[in-house]
Amino acid sequence: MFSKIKSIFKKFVDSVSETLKYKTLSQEELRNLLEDLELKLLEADVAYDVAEKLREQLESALSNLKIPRGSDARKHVESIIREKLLEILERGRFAEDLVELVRKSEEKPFRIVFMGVNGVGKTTTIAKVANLLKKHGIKSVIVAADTFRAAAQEQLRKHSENLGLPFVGGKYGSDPAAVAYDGVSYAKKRGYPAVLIDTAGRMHVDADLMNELRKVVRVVKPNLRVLVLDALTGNDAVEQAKAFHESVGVDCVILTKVDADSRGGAALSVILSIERPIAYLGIGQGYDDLVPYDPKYILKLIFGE
Ligand SMILES: Nc1nc2c(ncn2[C@@H]2O[C@H](COP(=O)(O)OP(=O)(O)OP(=O)(O)O)[C@@H](O)[C@H]2O)c(=O)[nH]1
Ligand SMILES: [Mg+2]
Repeated sequence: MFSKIKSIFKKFVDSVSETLKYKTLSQEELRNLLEDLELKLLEADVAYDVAEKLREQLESALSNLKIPRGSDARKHVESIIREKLLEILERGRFAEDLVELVRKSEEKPFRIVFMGVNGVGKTTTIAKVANLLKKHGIKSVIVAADTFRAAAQEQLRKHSENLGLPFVGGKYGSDPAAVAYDGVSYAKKRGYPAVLIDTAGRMHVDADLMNELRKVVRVVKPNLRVLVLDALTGNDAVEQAKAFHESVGVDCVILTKVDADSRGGAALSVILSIERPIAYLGIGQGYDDLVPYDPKYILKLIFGE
């Protein structure tokens, strides 16, 4: 993960600290190094706006840089960049802990609706979240309000069986809001503390399908609206977040397939430019491949240990 991004930042830190070792860095030298960094980031699939903004932010962090006597130039430069990135990455963090949120909720069951564009990993992510909650002693009802794709019901049923959790589904072509409602009623009646509702993949530009999603949300009154985004889609993921937030409302994002972006540029772009908080990252296809979004984790991917 992040292999290209990692080598780009390593080289950048090397060149800045090499130049600095013998003298101070002139504004011009810094600019050249930053321009080179920006180009390399673009080549690694970082979005244009993101690369440009990053260059500006690093320019202000690194200008007039002097290495304190006796300290290691490389370490010093890296720590300044780390600090700057940390500050940017921190802004994307979801303030709550999902497990605590469910546990502390006075409203039972705690209802989570998952939404997103086709194929981003919604269904898989639901299984991961159900697994996470279960590990903390919270049993969820899993609800397949995707009545659009015939195989969707089976896919989610299979996950619920694997996880030993109840499943509520609906007939192919039936009203997703009705299925979601049934799922919540089921959990209420049987005292389950959480309900995880899967919805069909839909393009954010499809007005009818966005209306359908709004209906699900109106009926279910979710405690949390989770938008699932695919890291590989880069800039488009950022657009999706805007559109879903405007039309349905998004409380937090789960960014999937971070593992599949071997260069790291697309994932980094989404992380740096998304305007909704990120709660978790999907880093594989297994149930345990879900990690809390933590700026320190991203820094580790960028700089190594
Ligand atoms: N490598 C990797 N693959 C993932 C991740 N999350 C999901 N996938 C894969 O992405 C593919 C699509 O996942 P689904 O969960 O079916 O996606 P979906 O959003 O429910 O798809 P639709 O219901 O058709 O809209 C599957 O092959 C998943 O295994 C992840 O974090 N990493
Ligand atoms: Mg699905």
